[in-house]
Amino acid sequence: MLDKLMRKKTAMSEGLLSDRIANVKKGQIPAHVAIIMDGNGRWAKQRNLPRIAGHHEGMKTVRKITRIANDLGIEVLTLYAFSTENWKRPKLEIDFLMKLPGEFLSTYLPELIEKNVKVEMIGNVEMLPEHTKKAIRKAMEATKDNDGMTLNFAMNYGSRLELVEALKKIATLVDDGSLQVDDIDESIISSYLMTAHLPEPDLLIRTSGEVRLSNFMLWQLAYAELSFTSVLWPDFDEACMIQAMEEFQLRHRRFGSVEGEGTI
Ligand code: V07
Repeated sequence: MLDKLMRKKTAMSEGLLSDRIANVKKGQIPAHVAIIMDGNGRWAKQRNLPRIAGHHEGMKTVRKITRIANDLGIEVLTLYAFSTENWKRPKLEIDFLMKLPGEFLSTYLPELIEKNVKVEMIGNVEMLPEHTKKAIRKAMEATKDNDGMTLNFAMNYGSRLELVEALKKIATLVDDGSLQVDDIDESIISSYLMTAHLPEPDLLIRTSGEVRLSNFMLWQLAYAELSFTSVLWPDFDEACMIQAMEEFQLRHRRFGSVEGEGTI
């Protein structure tokens, strides 16, 4: 059975991109795809370029992958753009990174509006520089009534801090008597996370060969399929995205049939 599926997979991987897209669209598309966009620095290093050149190239990939995710009918695409750990990087690199949202949106916002994409953000906005906040706020405002794909940027995001903040709010409710300890359940915790209004990711992709979650959506990824690829983020293209979808569908078909009818 697995052998048969693998042969089918190989055949599909070799097909034309347009055929593969059409094929994938016949199957189950993950509602929410989350991506850890890793490998930009390494991509630059391999070319003797400064790290920022890798970040800039990575931004072009964001555009490419947003387009294909929208074409595939993905409902939510969450991209880990800046972690709470990233503040430890050299100041010049951080300054460069903080300019990317403005640059990205100054050229791409009209297309996002036209394609009915809604821009959202998770993470601690307050700590970002004013010009970064302004660019993101403008994009969120301009797309707030769009009801197509949600393009959700995780900026200054860390999952444990998100959980700490959620638990503090819940503790306050218990403290003031509006919530009983016994009434705390998973759905209450979910409802105090920054992703409360979004479906949980069905698929996590991490590029660049690292096989870790790095404090990204720990609660939300409890049941997600995990897809790790050695491709560096600037090299991640439409074919890589389609491949991740094909693998997702193969796993789901397998689990949907006999094995793993449970949830493991
Ligand atoms: C960043 C490019 C992608 C690879 C990962 C690191 C560098 C797009 C954005 C962005 C963020 C918010 C927004 C619009 C665009 C971005 C940062 C880094 C900090 F509303 N790419 N990108 N932001 N990189």
